[in-house]
Amino acid sequence: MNINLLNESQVELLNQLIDDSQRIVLCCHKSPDGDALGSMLGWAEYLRQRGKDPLVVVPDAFPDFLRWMPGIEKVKRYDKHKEVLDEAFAQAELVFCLDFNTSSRVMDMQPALDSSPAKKVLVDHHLAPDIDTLLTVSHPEMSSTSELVFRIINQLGGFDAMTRMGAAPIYCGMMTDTGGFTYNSSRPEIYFIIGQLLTKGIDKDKIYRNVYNNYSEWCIRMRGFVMCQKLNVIPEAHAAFFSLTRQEMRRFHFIKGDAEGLVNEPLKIKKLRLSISLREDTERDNLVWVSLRSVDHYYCNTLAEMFFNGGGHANAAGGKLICSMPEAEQITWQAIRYFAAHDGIVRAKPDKNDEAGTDGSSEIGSSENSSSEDTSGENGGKNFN
Ligand SMILES: [Mn+2]
Repeated sequence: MNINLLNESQVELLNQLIDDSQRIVLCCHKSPDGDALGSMLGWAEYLRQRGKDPLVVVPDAFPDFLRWMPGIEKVKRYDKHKEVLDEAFAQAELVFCLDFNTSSRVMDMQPALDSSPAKKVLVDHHLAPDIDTLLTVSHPEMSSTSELVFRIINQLGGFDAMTRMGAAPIYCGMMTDTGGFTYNSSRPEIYFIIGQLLTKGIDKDKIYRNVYNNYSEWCIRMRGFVMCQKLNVIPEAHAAFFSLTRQEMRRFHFIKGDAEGLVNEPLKIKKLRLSISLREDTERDNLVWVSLRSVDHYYCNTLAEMFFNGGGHANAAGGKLICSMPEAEQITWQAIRYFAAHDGIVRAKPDKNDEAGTDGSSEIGSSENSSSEDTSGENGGKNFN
């Protein structure tokens, strides 16, 4: 099976950049997930096999259930080692940006990244890459950045030398970005790659347990509480949402990662098409993090853009609101009413650089007021009490 991604000149350029650089930095987005870490660790291991000593940097903390990953002990947190890492970015010859499309996604690390004189290479599967690079490998149709990393290593001839240490993080990234291969994972190449990774001796069942069956007791209790006490289901809209306040998080001894994937849970309800979660920031007042999930052709990234200052993939998107939780809930009701008023069929996400798409969005936006008026009394009255 041909899983190559790069053309000949890209292969040559990438090989040359690696060969010519000694000070190499790898970085990913804030709140690193399995794919961000998996793609970085897999790529770092490959670079080590080429005699390099890359520095792997994350903007901030990553969840506990990823701590088993081989190579994770070498990862440096920017929020804890700002000065050293500022210097590393300033001195770097080559920076790999993995699993993010725009430098604002690295948050406080952005000035260091933007001002780094290094040559940059971006490998990512989010829409509309927007970083000044020498080489951009962007494939939004792919399961994960980890999949891209595997394909690139393979194309550069690194597969034979790949060890379990390199294979396990890549598998983990592919697994976590597809919810354990339950969404965005129907292309046959994915299973070909998994087959290849298995030949390196990874224990895929154990990786699954490490990630998904690794909750604390408090976490499981919190998740049960949210589903039991906090879930609003709006059957006529085929939608559901829940909120999680800081006070509730405190009650359940919340630690980072405890709410991970919880937004997928309501989609297990028959006929549900859309799930939205609202979570107060653990430190900042009036900051609410929003996650959206949907199924099939019911797009949630459009809602994320229109209502939640965000965006993302067609079926998995996010955003944030600068307001109180009650206000955030009101906005969520509006979004769900909009979703229902359009029969749950929100316009297809336009291709990047599609100017017509931008126009289309404002057009639909202006019709939103009238249609939301129609349903507000009905939905609001019934479910807010
Ligand atoms: Mn990813």
